[in-house]
Amino acid sequence: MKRLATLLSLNLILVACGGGGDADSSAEEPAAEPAPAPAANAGPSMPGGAMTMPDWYSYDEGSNAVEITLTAGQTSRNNYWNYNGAINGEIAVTVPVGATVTINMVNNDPAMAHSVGVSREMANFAMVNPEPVFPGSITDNPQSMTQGGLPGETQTITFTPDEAGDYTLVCFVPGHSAVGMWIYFVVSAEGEAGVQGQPAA
Ligand SMILES: [Cu+2]
Repeated sequence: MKRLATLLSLNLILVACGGGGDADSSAEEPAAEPAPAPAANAGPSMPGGAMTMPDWYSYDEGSNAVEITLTAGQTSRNNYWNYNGAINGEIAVTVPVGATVTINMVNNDPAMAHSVGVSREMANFAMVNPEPVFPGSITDNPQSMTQGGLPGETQTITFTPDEAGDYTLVCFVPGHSAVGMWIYFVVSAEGEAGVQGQPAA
């Protein structure tokens, strides 16, 4: 009699578990929300806040011309692999769509060649395609460690960004953008000009 009781209660437990499981899953399904999109490889978000006009950025409204000086290795931060001290999208440089944009890239790194150019890459900087987004928007020999922008040299590019949107300015020397040598570049349909964000202290 005791054995039968044990079997019966086991049976009840099994039924309860089975029933409970079904009830749980059917109760959860309607409430379940779609999982958020994975953020794998996503870069930091673009800096917002006040648009500033640092001394390395100038905009002439009359001629619709922007001139930007980016110093590669301005500080020793990130092994000199920074633009004006910024890495990893800490600053966003905005230019009006259709403006004539000149970027002077000064290489202040005591040891390494660097390059700069506009890229559509926004998330995965491990291997950035060195194709210019706009004609002329990338320095010569951008992947070369011996024929690009060498220490002490200045390279100048001039181009007209004719498509508004969010882009990046990256160094194409292998490995550099992967460890943070990139900043945001915004082509503004509203004609905005200036810089947002700042290098982390
Ligand atoms: Cu570099």
